[in-house]
Amino acid sequence: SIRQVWGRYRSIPIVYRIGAAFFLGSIVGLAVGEPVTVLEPLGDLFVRLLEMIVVPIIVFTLLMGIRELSPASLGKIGGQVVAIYAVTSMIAVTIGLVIANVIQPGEGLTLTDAEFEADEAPSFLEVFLGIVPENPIEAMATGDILATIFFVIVFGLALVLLREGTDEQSVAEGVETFFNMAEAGSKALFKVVWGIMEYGVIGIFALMAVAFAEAGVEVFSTFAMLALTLLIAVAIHVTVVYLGVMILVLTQQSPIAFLVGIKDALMTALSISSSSATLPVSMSNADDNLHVNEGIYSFSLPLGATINMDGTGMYLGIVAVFAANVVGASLTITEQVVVVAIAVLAGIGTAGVPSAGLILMTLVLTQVGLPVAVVGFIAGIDPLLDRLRTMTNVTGDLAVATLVAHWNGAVDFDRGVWASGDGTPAVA
Ligand code: DAS
Repeated sequence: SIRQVWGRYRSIPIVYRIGAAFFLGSIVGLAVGEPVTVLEPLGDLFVRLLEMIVVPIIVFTLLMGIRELSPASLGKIGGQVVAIYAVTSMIAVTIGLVIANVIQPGEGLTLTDAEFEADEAPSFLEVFLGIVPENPIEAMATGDILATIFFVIVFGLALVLLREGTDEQSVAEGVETFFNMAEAGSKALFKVVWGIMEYGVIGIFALMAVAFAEAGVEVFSTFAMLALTLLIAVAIHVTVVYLGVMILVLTQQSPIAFLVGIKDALMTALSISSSSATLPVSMSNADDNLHVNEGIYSFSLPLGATINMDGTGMYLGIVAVFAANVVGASLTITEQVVVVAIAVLAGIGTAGVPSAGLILMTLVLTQVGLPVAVVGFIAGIDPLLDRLRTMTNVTGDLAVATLVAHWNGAVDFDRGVWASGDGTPAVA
């Protein structure tokens, strides 16, 4: 019966269905050619659905991330955690851009006839001044994400301070209401994302068919270049920044022991593509294997799952170069610096949920005047690349937790192998 067929269809993990849509669409596109462009609206619908949730998902998930904060945790340790998150994110996006400039993924592929409205790309100063909205509701309404993120952070921190500072029952309840609404809102939106990805099977089929009908078989090599660029950027960032500098040099511990310690979190991130959903595993690895003090990881890991997305940020930089290439343009250094700022802030603004990077891509490309159609095009391989990005995000969060714990001697002394510089268990 239909119900049985539908049930069996739904029992197949979405990533395989999207993968199948990706390949089937490509084959149909190559086989049928031009007539398949009649499917284009189905693909555009998928991109529009992704764009639809960018603002609400940022507002709700960012508020949820801020909810974990408390004035106490915002102290010295909080400052260290946020500072390292910001620095490693900027390094990650820069590495992504450098590798993308070397490999130039998408070069020679004219994917879309969209023009690169270079004049729309804002200057560096405009981006930074523009982060402060004149009217936050207008910023949300017009999809000005950076201004929205800025306002939500300021408002959220004010709610946290109010929660601690007020003795008026009604005000305290009001604050909780805001945070409860944010929690319900983000959980509802995760369902919407899931629904969009369900439709994504059809949307991606259509997008791939049209892309291959128009661009031909060399599109596969383009995807391979894109995946290779991300792979190299991730490999450099993880080995040099996390394992080399943060664990080996600054924490003076064995990077292998660190990787073995976080293997469960890595396997989880690989399989579910969500750093937020991986949190319980990240926390247990931090506690049981890395012996990081709960006072540190219970604050830094949930915050990191929301604001520290190095893998995502570097991918956004790579896609910006890719998008410029497919319209035969190239990004100037200034424009690339603007992309770094936008990618870092976009990564801060969105929680680690599946396809977060895909959703944010529409924002980054729009902000620098690059064709958003690129998002639909690379959506097909996103479920694969998303896993790599999520693993990077989770590794970064755990490396920061380990380093900050080491700096603050905050490891459980009776078990701590991270407490002292030479790896010997610290004495209580
Ligand atoms: N899936 C996101 C995460 O959970 C990463 C991404 O989409 O880029 O971190």
